[in-house]
Amino acid sequence: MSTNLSPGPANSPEAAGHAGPVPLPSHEPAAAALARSHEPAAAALARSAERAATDLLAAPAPIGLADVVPAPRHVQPDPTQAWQLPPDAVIVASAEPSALAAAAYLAEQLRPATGYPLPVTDASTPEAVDGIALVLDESADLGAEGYRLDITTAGVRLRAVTAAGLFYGVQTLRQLLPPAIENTAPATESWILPGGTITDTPRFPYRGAMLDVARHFFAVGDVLRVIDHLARYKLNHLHLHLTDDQGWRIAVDSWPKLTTVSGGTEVGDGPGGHYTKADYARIVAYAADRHITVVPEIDLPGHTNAALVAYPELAPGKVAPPPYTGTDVGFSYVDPADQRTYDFVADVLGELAAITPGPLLHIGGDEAFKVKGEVYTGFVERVQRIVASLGKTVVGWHQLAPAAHLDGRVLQWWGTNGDDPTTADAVSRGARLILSPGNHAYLDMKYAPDTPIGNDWAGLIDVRKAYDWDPGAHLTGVPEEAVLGVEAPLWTEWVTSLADIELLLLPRLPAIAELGWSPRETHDWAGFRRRLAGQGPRWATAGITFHAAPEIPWPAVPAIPRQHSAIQPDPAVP
Ligand code: TNX
Repeated sequence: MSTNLSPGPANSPEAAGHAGPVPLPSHEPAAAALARSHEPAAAALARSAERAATDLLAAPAPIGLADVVPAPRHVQPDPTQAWQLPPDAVIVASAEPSALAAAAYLAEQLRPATGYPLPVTDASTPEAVDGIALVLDESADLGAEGYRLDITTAGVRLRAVTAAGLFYGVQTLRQLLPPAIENTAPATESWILPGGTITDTPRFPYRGAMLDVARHFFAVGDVLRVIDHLARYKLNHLHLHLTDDQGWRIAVDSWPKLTTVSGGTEVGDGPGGHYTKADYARIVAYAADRHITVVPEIDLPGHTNAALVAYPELAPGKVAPPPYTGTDVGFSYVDPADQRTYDFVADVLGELAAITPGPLLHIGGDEAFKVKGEVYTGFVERVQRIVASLGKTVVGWHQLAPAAHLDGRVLQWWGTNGDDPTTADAVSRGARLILSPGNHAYLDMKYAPDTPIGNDWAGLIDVRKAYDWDPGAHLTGVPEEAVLGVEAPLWTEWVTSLADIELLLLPRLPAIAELGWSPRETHDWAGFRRRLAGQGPRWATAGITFHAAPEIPWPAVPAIPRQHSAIQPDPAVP
């Protein structure tokens, strides 16, 4: 993927008229752009040229009520009921603060591109009269995260039992407006919404992504922007891989050298970095405002070289190892035979639990190749008990499986072969599973041999590979009821910038999000690829980098902007 392909979809509705800062659209044929970016083989080039010709001839289709990612459970279009957002529209919400917060978020999303004031008011019974009504309704049969969206010629009515449901309905609403809604300045556009009703509830309660901030450190603003990407696709968990051999990223007051020493390295020659507790609180609060729970991970007993550099008393030989900035795994471990190790673990997890409102603490457990058999399971069992004593639920990579079961325990499965009797056995003893199969959900894998960054040990993962599996039936002997959900991990050995993150995240993150949210009956590659294509102009307009995957029929030459405007610090959030 080369840098700076021309931005702006050539035939998208907003290309002609927006007045915002988005650069002029490209009229470069898709095949030419692909040739510059990928230099594909002649056959691939011919295929893409043919596809591009078809795409360019096709008029931009109006957005349909079903053109949403992830696919809603039930869609009932009514073409007679399309509604145009008027300049004087009002957003009216139930008087509860959480409903008003969802309304305020919606207004913030719509104001820049529409230029409309969109005042937010409250009412005991919000009505959709020439405006948008957000209604909290405890009696609705929509579950903890569902929503119902009615679009009629009178306006929009969004109903949910919870603020989370309203928030997901708002994400759907955003996608039903033209892509020009992503502009940061007023665009000339008719803000028409397709008429009809969507009734939507998620398949799984856990829908997540992981960001490895240990191999390379990413600033708070980058993490907030990733949270916004998760929110678009109704993901509700952000797993932060906070520690590894190459760096320690979270302040721990009782072990201060974890940040002053262990925080100062990363893969390669970079300076590393860490989050203060205030930084972490800011990430947690920004995520919570978007109904996303942060799951922090302290990887134990392996992946601990950075901690051992600062505190050699934790190392098996009591000698500090040199800092490690390569990409190997499996060589380091904290001494499982020393009480000081457990004091360290209790202090670290205790301080982390105190600043983590979510119920889950992730203790890693992967690739501790030098801690074997009963020594390993004994260590894990002690750490599991520490987590439980802090009132949290333990999550760990599936290597934890042989250890004794503890109430509520969650295993994150990252294997590449769905036959895993040890994990299936742990499930039969009560463990629940998050599925992150390495060969489908690992967003650090390359898309194709020519992807400029990424790993390939689990194979190449193009968009179809990310999409075509069933979390409910992936592991032999594991029933769907034991599956909490899905997570897409992004390891960052080769990822050094926000643009790199976005290139690997998009467009595969929406594929994993759809597996987590949408009922299995909606699973359909042809339909998904068409709906996903509609996201390209939105990302391009918003200045979000993505991989112009050749298997997706993007409506025109998709932009691959490498520049981005970082989110500015918000002084209102601590
Ligand atoms: C395996 S998956 C790891 C990570 C690497 C990743 C690279 C897992 C739990 N451990 O340490 O970063 O592969 O794909």
